[in-house]
Amino acid sequence: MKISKDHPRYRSLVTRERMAAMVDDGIVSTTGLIAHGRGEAFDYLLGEVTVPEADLAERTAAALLLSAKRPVITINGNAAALAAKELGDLARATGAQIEINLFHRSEERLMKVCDLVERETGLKVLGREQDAVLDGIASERARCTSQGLLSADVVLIPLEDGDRAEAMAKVGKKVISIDLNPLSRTTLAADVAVVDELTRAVPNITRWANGLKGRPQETKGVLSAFNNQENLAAVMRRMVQGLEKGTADRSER
Ligand code: PTJ
Repeated sequence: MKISKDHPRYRSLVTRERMAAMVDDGIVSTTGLIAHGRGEAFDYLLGEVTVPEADLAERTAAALLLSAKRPVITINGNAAALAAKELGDLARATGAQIEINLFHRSEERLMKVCDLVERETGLKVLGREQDAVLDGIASERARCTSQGLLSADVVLIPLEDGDRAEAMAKVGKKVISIDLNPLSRTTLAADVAVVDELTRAVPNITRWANGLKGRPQETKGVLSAFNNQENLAAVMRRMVQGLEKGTADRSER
């Protein structure tokens, strides 16, 4: 479908078309489209920009990835479709490994997502052969690799449901989430919750990582100054204010 660049929702419409095409290609699951729509709704409440609290969480995420011994970025169908290349740039900047893990898993789909991410990033990904299982997860997403997720100390998990984040936090892994829903189980289980749109968040984390690299004292300072609960509460207040402002603007008309 041809979308006019003058359309006020041009970017959103182009992304939707891309996500729909990625369903046809077998990368995004059909319910991935529903997940995407939920994300868009929350993004409205943030004015579709990276708010200061998100920027702070993104800087902290960069610091946490840089100070990890075995950082892993886990990628599902939605994340691959939206930001494979950018997630590869982040992996390079932080020395993280990339692992593909799917909720709606089939062997064929797993290979397709691995192929796409390897093509877009130029990096070898983990996940084609899953030789381990994470405890406490009642879905196919428990399947992982012993070299990657199972032995990771810091895990970045963009947009997923919360079972895995909770299970990983339980076994002492540090979790960074990227999820526009401030109330999702993933967000609530995370040590560093980034409430921002994936395609804005990832390049910004990379930018912070490039700035913090080789500065261990500053990196430590960033980590110790961050209070995830306070930051999350501030994002929620911002969303409420966004709604209130919307109501006020309407009644002024
Ligand atoms: O590819 P699979 O099979 O592993 O399946 C992936 C999905 C996304 C379908 C699966 O993990 C899922 O059902 O996720 P949920 O429970 O819908 O959670 C996705 C979360 O991501 C929701 O809280 C959305 O608000 C959020 N979200 C969606 N799109 C974006 C987003 N957050 C940031 N940026 C986005 N672009």
